[in-house]
Amino acid sequence: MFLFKFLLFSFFLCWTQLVFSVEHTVKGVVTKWKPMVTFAQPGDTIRFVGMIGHNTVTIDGMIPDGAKGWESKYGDEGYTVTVNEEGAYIFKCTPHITTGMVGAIVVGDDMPTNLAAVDKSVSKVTIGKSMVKRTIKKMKKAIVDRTGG
Ligand SMILES: [Cu+2]
Repeated sequence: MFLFKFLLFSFFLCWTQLVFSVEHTVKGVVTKWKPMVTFAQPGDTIRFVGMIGHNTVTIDGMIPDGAKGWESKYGDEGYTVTVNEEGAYIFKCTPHITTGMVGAIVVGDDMPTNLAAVDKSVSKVTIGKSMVKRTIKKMKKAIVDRTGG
């Protein structure tokens, strides 16, 4: 009986994960990501489309603690990542970072706990620093707008 309950419970957990995880689409449009900021929940997936001539790569130090970064190949249409850790993820397209192809994914409802780490890592960005700063600024604004201050 215990085993049965355990299996049933496990099944229910898997089922809720499947039912409630959401897929978000981030599209490469000319040399920008649209939307620039995406809000998601742990377990959601992010699907990258419009990838001709683009790649998607997380920026060093700009993902939550315990999260795995990603790096797609160029033109990898439909490249998908699952975001399991709460916090902010900043990603770029390598050749278009200087024209502003930098995006953010905010996972969870709380203020990301890695914002200080993200800010600190800006100093390590050698190419396209102003564009990375701009995206972080817009992300913070979007977070404030979402929570109503
Ligand atoms: Cu690009």
